Amino acid sequence: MQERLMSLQSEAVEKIEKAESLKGLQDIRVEYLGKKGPITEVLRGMGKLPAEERPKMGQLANDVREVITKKVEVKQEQLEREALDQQLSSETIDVTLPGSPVRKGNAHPLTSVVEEIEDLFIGMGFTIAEGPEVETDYYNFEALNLPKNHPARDMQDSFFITEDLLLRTQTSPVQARTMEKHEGKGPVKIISPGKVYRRDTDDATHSHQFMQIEGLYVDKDVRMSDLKGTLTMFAQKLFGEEREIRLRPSFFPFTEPSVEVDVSCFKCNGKGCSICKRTGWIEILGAGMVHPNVLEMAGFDSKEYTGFAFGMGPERIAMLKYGIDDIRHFYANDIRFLEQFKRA
Ligand code: 2NL
Repeated sequence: MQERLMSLQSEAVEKIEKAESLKGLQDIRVEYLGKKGPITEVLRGMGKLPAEERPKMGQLANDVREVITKKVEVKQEQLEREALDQQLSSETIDVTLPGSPVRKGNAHPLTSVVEEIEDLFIGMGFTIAEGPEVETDYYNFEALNLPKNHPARDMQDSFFITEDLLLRTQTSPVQARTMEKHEGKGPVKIISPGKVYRRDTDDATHSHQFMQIEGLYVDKDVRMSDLKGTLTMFAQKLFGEEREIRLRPSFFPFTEPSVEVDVSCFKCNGKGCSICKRTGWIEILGAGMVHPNVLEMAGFDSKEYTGFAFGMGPERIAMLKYGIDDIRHFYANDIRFLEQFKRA
């Protein structure tokens, strides 16, 4: 039995040394040390030995098991190390190779222009106000001095959802809501950029969905000169320090008096060119002093408070600034168009 154990040991050790894979090594371990293996078998046969030999044989069998176990462990470590070395050398990465370039996106030109305008007004103490794009008839029309059957409602053909709900045709309802929240106390000094909707047939200068930025400043003693100063600053920051603005009388139901605002042409400096259609002036926005009815409906005492308001189309501003000839470019998502407006 002793010889049998010794030859099992040397047989196993030899096989272990020759093992070439972890799987092969596991198989050898199971073959010799497993429940059905020869060592277990020898231990089971101990019962047949004379009692005085059993401890010695038991000890020897355990020693053999120990030797084999240890050998397997050592071999396993060796094989694992070799496998790792192999993997490391086959997967070497040359960190000095040039990387594959990542395509960098850029802000949409309309986003850039809107953010630029927002920053200008934030710099003058305005805050940004937002509101729902689905509006009630009250905030979109009524609160802006456009009562039902007012002829000016025809000027804006709207997308109605129900008799009382529509997609807002301007961002003024945001201003009306904000004024209401102030409960008759000034100052209210906000701009409201956002999407608006009108039932228009899309062409080079019209879109059924577009953006608007409106501004509103309500306080005691707000005057037309404040409007002119604010808009002069705006025009100069956006189109150049040499710009002048000019106010022409106009009409909006929500302002009185109302004006159309022109900026001196940034291309020809007022001499007359194709951009300004030889007039030297370019129309950039509409504005006026807030109509007393609008102030009263929003909870302000129009004897105590006055205000100015204005509205502009950022698409139009962006088209002028970048020489874009068709408003539909903004919504077509053509990467060849969009990529031309990377910011420095
Ligand atoms: C334009 C003209 C304008 C306003 C918008 C306004 C808002 C309130 C009260 C009074 Cl809550 N006015 N907004 C005023 C004048 C002109 O927009 O041509 N937009 C593109």
